[in-house]
Amino acid sequence: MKIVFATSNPHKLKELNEIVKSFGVNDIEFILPPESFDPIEDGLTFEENSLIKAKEANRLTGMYSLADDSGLCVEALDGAPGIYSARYAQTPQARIDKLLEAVKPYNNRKAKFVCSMTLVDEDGKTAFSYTGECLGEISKIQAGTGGFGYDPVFLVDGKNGLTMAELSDEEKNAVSHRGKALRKVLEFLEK
Ligand code: ITT
Repeated sequence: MKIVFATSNPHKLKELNEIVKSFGVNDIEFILPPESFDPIEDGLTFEENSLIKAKEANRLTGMYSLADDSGLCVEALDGAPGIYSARYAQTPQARIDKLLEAVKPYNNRKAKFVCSMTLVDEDGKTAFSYTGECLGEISKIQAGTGGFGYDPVFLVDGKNGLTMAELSDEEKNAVSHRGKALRKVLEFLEK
């Protein structure tokens, strides 16, 4: 079965394929949407935006489509950058710098990564959706080169002070928001 993965972010696609492989699923192939895929992400929640992306990929292809809307929510910042994580500043490094500066005044550095996945069927109707979370804290300095985005400043709960970017790909996928959401989607598809 071929499913469109409604994203323009190559890091998400890489992680998705790794997770699928680790799950031992061989009968599902994720393909990218056409180049014209450029959804207007004007939802107010991760769930709404993942539905917008999945529906747009379905509109362009008429195929089953899966979307991931994700981001980092920081408790002391009332959940920011949240759904605006990709647009928080111009470059990945500028986003990290801005985040560290914003969190500086607070003792509470609790944060979570959130990933909402929505699967729509050939008619564009929601077939399944699930939101995965990964709890942690914002570090004071960045460390590690793995993963992408905010991984170098996200200390993963239960990982002895390591940032997400210091975990191996397998370790990240085992605990990540994306790994949790995708495993539920795969369980649904296997049924
Ligand atoms: P698409 O909309 O095309 O899928 P995007 O990167 O714009 O790609 P989002 O709107 O869902 O996707 O924004 C997700 C942002 O949240 C992403 O660009 C990172 O800044 C951050 N993020 C999400 N998952 C992450 C992860 O596993 N590690 C680090 N940062 C992550």
